[in-house]
Amino acid sequence: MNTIMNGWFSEICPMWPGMALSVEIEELIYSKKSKFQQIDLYMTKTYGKMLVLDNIIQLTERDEFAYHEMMTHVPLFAHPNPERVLVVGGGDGGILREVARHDCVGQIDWCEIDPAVIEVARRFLPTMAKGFDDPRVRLHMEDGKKFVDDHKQSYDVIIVDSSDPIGPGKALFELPFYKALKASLKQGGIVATQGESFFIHTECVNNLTTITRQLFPVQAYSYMLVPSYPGGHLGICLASLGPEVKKPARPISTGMQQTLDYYSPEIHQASFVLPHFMTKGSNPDISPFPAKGEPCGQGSSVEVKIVQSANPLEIMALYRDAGWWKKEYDSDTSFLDTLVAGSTCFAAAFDRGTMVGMGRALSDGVSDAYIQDMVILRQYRKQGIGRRIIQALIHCLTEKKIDWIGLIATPGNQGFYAGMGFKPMEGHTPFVFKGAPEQIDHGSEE
Ligand code: SPD
Repeated sequence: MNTIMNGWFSEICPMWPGMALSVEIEELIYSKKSKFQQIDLYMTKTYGKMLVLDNIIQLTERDEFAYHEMMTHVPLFAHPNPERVLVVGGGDGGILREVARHDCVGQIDWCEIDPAVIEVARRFLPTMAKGFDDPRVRLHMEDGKKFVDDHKQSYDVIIVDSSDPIGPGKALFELPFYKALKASLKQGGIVATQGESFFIHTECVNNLTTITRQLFPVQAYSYMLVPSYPGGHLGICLASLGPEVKKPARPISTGMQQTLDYYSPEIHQASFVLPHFMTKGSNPDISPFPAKGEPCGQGSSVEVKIVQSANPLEIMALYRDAGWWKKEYDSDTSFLDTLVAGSTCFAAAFDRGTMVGMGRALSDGVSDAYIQDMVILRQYRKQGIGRRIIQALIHCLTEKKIDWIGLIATPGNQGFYAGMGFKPMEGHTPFVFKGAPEQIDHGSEE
């Protein structure tokens, strides 16, 4: 989730609890909720344009080359003759741009589920979208897992340019997907997937490594430096059905080398050299930190509780996620400081200490109460968290002997509330004030 305060975007996420990267922004260039995610494009003060999906930074113009060059050229140069390549995800086009630099590649299948991301790159990120019209590219707009399942023994190299394993992206970090990737490779094929941070996502990295070692004869972990990703770096999980991946199998031409800014044969090899803490355990390629909790993505145990105070920045992030944030709030955010104290009961859901959902009840403290401002971060919906927030609020109110509890069910949520014991109020209609009428009608008053 993100917060924007005093012109700074802060990337707050349970996947990196207790820390947040902040980037100073100049303006929001584009914002849209697609069928799959919230897409925002900002102009930043010092990192050029910044693409944010579901409030997580995906790229900035200033440093994207590091990620895209390494994710692409490490597996492609490790393969002696990559002819057919599959890119899963990467709607912004960065990986495609890099794959297209390889003349030996004759066909590039590109499977991206969200056309809206492609559209943003085409309209606003011309340096990313360079490969879109390459005649070797075939675009398939569908679910990556399904596409891979349907294409057996088809590719020399598969690159999975995914977002983080939170919400729907989680499946791309799990065993069934890796089995499908393996089955989709041709003999001697190589797969490279977004491998998160070895400092921050140790369990996730351990899990990816365990999966790939179990399935593939060759497995290794590499990383690159990217200032705008949490921890300033990101890993690549590599697995191969034959070729060694730690060294380039082909030379790079002088012409191509001149077009690149991060990748070189030297850094290809160097990127597999990991800090000592990563190699002193039993697994020579990965961290010895003991795996704990969920291997990738959100924790299985989101905690819901009644709170007496909450971080205003986190409430702001929830409001933004719900689409309730108004531009005029930017200049005065002080109402956030008193939101919890001003509620009779305030319930919050936390994943590893980060607030991922909330709901509150307002009451006169004696007779009745109204539940409002229910919001769950998009990635955490459909997990029963809303139900638990409502239950916590009902419990809190009944403890205070308030047993008339009302709420307004937004469209599509009637069934949800009906299942929790709420019933439509026969003969009552919710009203909202739309401005004083010119002539006052003194009809019947309550
Ligand atoms: N924590 C962010 C990781 C983002 C990885 N994917 C980036 C997509 C850029 N094409």
